[in-house]
Amino acid sequence: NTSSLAYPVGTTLDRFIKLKQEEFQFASGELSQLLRDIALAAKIVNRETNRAGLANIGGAFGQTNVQGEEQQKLDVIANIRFTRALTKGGEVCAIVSEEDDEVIDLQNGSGKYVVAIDPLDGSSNIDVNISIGTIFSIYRRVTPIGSPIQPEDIMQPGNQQVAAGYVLYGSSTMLVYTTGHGVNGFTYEPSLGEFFLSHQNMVAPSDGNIYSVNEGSYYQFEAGLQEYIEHCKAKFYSARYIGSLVADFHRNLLKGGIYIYPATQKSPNGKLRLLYEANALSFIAEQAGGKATDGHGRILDIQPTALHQRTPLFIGSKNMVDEAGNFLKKNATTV
Ligand code: P6P
Repeated sequence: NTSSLAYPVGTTLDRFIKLKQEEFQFASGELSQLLRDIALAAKIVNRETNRAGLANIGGAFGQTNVQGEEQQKLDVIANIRFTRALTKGGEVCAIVSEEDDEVIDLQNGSGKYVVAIDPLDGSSNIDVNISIGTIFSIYRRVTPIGSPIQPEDIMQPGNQQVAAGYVLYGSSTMLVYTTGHGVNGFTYEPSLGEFFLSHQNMVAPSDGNIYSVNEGSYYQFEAGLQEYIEHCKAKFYSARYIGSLVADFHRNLLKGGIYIYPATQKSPNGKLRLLYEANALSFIAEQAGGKATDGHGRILDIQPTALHQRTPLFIGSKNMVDEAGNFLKKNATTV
C-alpha cells in the first residue's frame, strides 16, 4: 500500500502529484493536471477571500442561487475562478456547481472528467471572518469522449469518484484531497505561492468526543437523534458547531468527532447537497478510515436523481457514526 510511502514534509503539491502519478500510473496525467488546475484556482480564491473585507467584495451580491440563498460576492467570484481554471485546464467536459442551476457543458471534446463543486461553502460566514471552504468531486465521464454530455455522465453515485477534496480558507489555507489511495493535506505558503505537504496520510480517529450539529433545530429532529444528542451530553462530549461544514469536518477529521446535518421538519432531506458536498467529504472520510451515512445507508452508494438534491449527513469517526445510526435505528420514526 504505497499510500504510506513517506514523502518529506516540504514536498510541494505539484511534486507530490507528480510522484503519485508515477506510482499509480494515472492515465496519461490528465487527472494530475486537473488537480493542479484546482489548486491554481484555490490560490486565487484564497487571495480574494483574504482581501474580502478590504476590496469591497464582501457582503451580498444581490442575487440568489438555485438554493434561493443570497449569493455573496465571493461566492460568485469563486465560481467564476474555478469554472475558468477548469475550462482553461482542458481536462474537464462538464461542471456541476452549487452556483449554477444547470450543468455547465464546457463543449470540450477531449475532456475526460466531470467536476461537481461547491465553490465557496459557508459563504454567509465571509463577513464575520469565519473559515469557509471549497468542496469538489471528480468523476470520469461514462459516455464516449467527444460525444454530447449525457445525464449518466453527471448523475453518478459517489462510489464512482476518481478524486475528491476540499480547500479550507482558515487561519491557514489548506488543500486536502484523495484519489482513492489515502488522504493528504497541504498547507499554503502565500509568500511562495505554493501548497506544501503538511498532513501526510491523514487518518480519522475511530472515536472522538466532539459532536457538531445545530442544536437550535433540536425540536425538529427525530426522536433517535434527540436521544443520541442526550447521549453525547451524558458522556460530556464537546459541542463544536462552526456553521461552516468544511471547518467542522476538517477539525473532526483531525481530532475525532461527528458532524450531523439531519433531516428536519423544515428540511426533510437535510440541507447539504449530495453531488458537491456530501459525496466529496464522504469519499475523504472513508479514505481516512472514517464513515459517512445519511443516518441509515452509505452516502457513496446513493444514486443521484436530481442535480441539487439534498441528503442528511452523518460523517466523521467511524464508531460515532455507527453509534448515532444505532440510536436512529432503535427509534425509527418519520420526521
Ligand atoms: P445551519 C453553510 O451554509 C452550510 O452549508 C454548511 O457549511 C454548514 O455546516 C451548514 O450549512 C449550517 O447550516 O442550518 O446550521 O445554519
